[in-house]
Amino acid sequence: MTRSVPSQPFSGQKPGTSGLRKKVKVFQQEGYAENFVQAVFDVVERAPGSTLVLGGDGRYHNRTVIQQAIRIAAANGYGKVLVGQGGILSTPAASNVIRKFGASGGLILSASHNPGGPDEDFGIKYNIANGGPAPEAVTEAIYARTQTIDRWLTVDTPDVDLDTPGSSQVGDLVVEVIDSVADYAELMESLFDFNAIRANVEAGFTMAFDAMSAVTGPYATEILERRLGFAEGTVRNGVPLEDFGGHHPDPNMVHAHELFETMFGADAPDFGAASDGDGDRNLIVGRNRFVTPSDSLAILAANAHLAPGYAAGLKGIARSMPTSAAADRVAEALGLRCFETPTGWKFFGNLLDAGMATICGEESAGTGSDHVREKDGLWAVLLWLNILAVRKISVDQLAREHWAKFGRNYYARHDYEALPTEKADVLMAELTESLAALPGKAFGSLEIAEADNFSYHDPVDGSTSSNQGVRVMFAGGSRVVFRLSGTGTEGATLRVYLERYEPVGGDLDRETPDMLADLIAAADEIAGITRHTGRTVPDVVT
Ligand code: VG1
Ligand code: CO
Repeated sequence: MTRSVPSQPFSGQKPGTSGLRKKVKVFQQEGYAENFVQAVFDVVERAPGSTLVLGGDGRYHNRTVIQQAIRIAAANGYGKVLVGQGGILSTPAASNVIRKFGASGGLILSASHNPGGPDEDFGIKYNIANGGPAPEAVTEAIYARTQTIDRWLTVDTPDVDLDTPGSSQVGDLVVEVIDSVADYAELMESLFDFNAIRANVEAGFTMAFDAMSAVTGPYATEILERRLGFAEGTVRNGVPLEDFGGHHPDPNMVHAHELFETMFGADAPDFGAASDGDGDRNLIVGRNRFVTPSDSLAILAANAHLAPGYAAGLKGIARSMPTSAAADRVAEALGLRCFETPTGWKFFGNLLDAGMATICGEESAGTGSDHVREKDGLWAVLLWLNILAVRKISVDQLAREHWAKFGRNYYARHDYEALPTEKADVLMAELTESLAALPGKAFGSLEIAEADNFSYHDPVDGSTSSNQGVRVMFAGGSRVVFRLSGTGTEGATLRVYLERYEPVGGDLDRETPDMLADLIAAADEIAGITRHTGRTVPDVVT
């Protein structure tokens, strides 16, 4: 019954930040998605009869690729596929299902925070048996396979009904449609004090959650409104749409501006939050107080012991290199190790598996812990809610209290999007060449102490990942980082990360743009952004 379809090597994707991400039109080409899925199955570790987890963020083309993947899995000797109802699984929920049911891995169909729809983006990520993104060695093997592949295997069967929970058979493969939310909600109940949060809600604590018409709608509605008692309507844009209502499901000040307007307006609720396309990111905003993701990581790490799941304390903290050093100061105060990893969640997997870190985070609004092996948007929201319910103070008060104790890392990221790839490459090459000459140079009151191109040595498996972004460190703890995005689908995106540290007793209550003005000017001089790209202002500031 298995059919082998001849095919040719294709333009896979050099291992980027996460999986294969292209325009929907590319995925719609004859055999394209099939080739990639087959390349994955050809190289990943799996025993005969293994279980595969399958689900996505519900974007346009999700159901099509799910049906393709089911047939290819059946033809490749998988024993079981666990698929989220309606094809829906958030990235953290998929990570949990992989771990809970001992699957050999999973395919998560998402282009995360990129827009969806027939002319927009689609993506496929492979996660390994620990529930986390495939490490570089695996993504490299997958890429190599896409360059030699000459056939994919399938079975000829009708589409599986994805909307009715229960089991069906495709060849020798059992396909089980599972509730998308139940296992995840149960895990959250095991980590957090739902009674304390519920009591706080009964006492009048209010929130707004923007699901951005993406995957977290059903999860947030079940957990926040049904289990925690927040008022109906707390979850906004709660129905996953194939095109996310035409928006970018990216929870930042630009794309979630309605939430910001609510939180900075009259009658703002106590707490505001949003998540992205696939549910792994989080935005935290209090009444009149935006919390940078880097600060959120630090504040969560400092207070996590207030939640039952972390009452025994943390084993360590890890952050991606461009994330601010706010978390490092918490680690120091708690006597914990702090790890600095390259951008992308896959670099946290080994540390979490080895019990060297409990909480991890990225400046791009990703925070998570060892409960799964992905960043987890709703998890971060619930940890905040748990902490606020115990401390009974506002987001603004908690942030100020934190800065008074640890100092404040003013932070912003400037993105220059859709640059001609060649120009972006020349900019990075020239910058890298100039590194040795930078230390000692001064820009106003800023003096460069060190500059390097970040390399990471994984303390668990000994592997090295180099060329992970340029760091320019100034005396006193301020910093500028430059790197090219690995997730874009149009040209190149230059990310410039700006961080200024103000110690305890310093200027802790100023506006971020004022505090970063000197650094912004220095960044342009150091990298020649305008000279190379013609751009004078970034496209997105977060
Ligand atoms: C971006 C973020 C990075 C994040 C990645 C995937 O990568 O900067 O921190 O891990 O997206 O997030 P890049 O290479 O474009 O900077 V998601 O929400 O797509 O899983
Ligand atoms: Co995401």
